[in-house]
Amino acid sequence: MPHITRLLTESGSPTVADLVTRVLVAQPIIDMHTHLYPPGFGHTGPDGLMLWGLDDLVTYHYLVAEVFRAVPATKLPYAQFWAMSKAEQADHIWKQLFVERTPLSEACRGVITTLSKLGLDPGVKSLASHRQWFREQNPNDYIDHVMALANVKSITMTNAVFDDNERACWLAGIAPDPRFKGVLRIDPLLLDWPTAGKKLSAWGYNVEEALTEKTIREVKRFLNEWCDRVQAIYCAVSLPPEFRESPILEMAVLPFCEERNIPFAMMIGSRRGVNPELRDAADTGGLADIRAVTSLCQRFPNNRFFVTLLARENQHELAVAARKFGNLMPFGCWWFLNNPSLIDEITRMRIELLGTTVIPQHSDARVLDQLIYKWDHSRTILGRVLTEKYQDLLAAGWPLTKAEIERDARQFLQDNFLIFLGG
Ligand code: RAT
Ligand code: ZN
Repeated sequence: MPHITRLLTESGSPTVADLVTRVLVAQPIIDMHTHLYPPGFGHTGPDGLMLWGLDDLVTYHYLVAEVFRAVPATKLPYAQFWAMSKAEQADHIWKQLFVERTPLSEACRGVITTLSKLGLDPGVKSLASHRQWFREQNPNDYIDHVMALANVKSITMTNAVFDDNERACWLAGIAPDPRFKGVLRIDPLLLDWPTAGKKLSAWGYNVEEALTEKTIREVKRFLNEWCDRVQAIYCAVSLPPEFRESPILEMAVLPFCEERNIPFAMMIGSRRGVNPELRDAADTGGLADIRAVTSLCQRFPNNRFFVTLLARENQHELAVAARKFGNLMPFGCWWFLNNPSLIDEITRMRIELLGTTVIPQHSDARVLDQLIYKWDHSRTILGRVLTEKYQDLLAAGWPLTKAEIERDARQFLQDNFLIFLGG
C-alpha cells in the first residue's frame, strides 16, 4: 500500500493515531465562544467578570448542580449554600464530589485535568495549599500561561450588553486586550422586547414598543454603537426551544448584521430557570424546531448564521440543514452536550455529513482555567474520530499525507471560523 508508506515516510510516525494526536496538539485554537474576560473587567470580588483560579473552578455552575445531587437541598438548603463564601462553597463541593465520591463526571474530571496540567496534585483532601498557589499568580500573566497550556491563540468573549455590570465596565472605558475578541450578545432584545425597549429609551434611544420605522432605526443605532464599542466580530443570542420567529430579529438585527457584514450566532434550546434556586445552574434544555433555522437561512441569504443546538435529538437535522445552506455553520457541542460520549457521536456524524466544513467545538469556558481541560478533552475526541476516518480513507485508497492532516486540523480549529467571519 504505497499511500501508507508515503504517510509513514513523511511523518516518521508509527501510527495514524500518533500522527493525528501530534498534529492536533500542535494546532493553535481560536475559541469561538467563551464567557471569559480580561482583567480590566475586574478579577476579584462578586462584581469581577474575569473568573479564574481554584475557587471559581470548583464552584463552576455545572458542579453546583452536581453537589446538590450529592447533598440535596433538604439537607443543605439553597439559601444556606449561597450564604457561604466562595471558598466555603468550593470546600463543600470538593469534599462531597472529590473526596467522598469519585470525580467521574465530565465537570469533575475537568477540574482534575486542569490541576494536573497546572502541575498541582489533584488528589488532595484539602484545597488550602492550592488556594495559596493561585493567590500568588498575577491574573494577567496567568492568562498567557493558561493559553499556552491549552494552546489557545484567541479567546472570543460573550459581551452581554444588557447586563448592567458589564455595560458599566464598557462605559467606564476598557483598554483592548488583543487576546480577547468581542461579541455582541443581545438576548433581552429578542426574548423580551418591551423590557429591552424601555432600557433603550432610558439609555437615550428614541424607541416605542411598536416596531415603527423610527424604532427600527434606533435599535440599529444602538447595535451599531455597541458593535463599535466592543469591537464585535459577530452578534449572538441564546434562544428557548420554542423559538420560531422574531420580528425584531428580521426587521432590525439581521439587516444590521448584513450591513456590518458580521455573522449572527443562534444557540437554540436553552430553557432558563427550571429550578431558579440553583441560580446559574438553573437552566435546562429542550428540543428546537430546525425549521426556525432553515427558514432564516432561506429568507436571509445575505446573512451568515453560526448555529448550535442544545438537544442531542436536533444534531442530525442541523447537519443536514447545513448541507442545504452555505450560509449556515454548525458549531460546537454546547453545554449539556459537551460530554465525551456526545462529542464523539456528534463530531463523527457531522464529519460524515459535512466533511471538514464544520466548527467541531467551542469551549464555553466561564473560568479561564477551564480552557485547559475543555480543549484537552475535546482535542482527544476529535483525534479519535479523525483517526478512524483517516483509517477508513486509507483503506479506501486515498494517499493521505501529513500535510493534509495539518490542513484539516487548521480548518477545524481556526480557519473555518475565521473564513465564515470574513464572509
Ligand atoms: O454553558 C454555559 O455555561 C451556559 O450557562 C450558558 O452560558 C450558555 O453557554 C450560553 O452562552 O447561554
Ligand atoms: Zn455560552
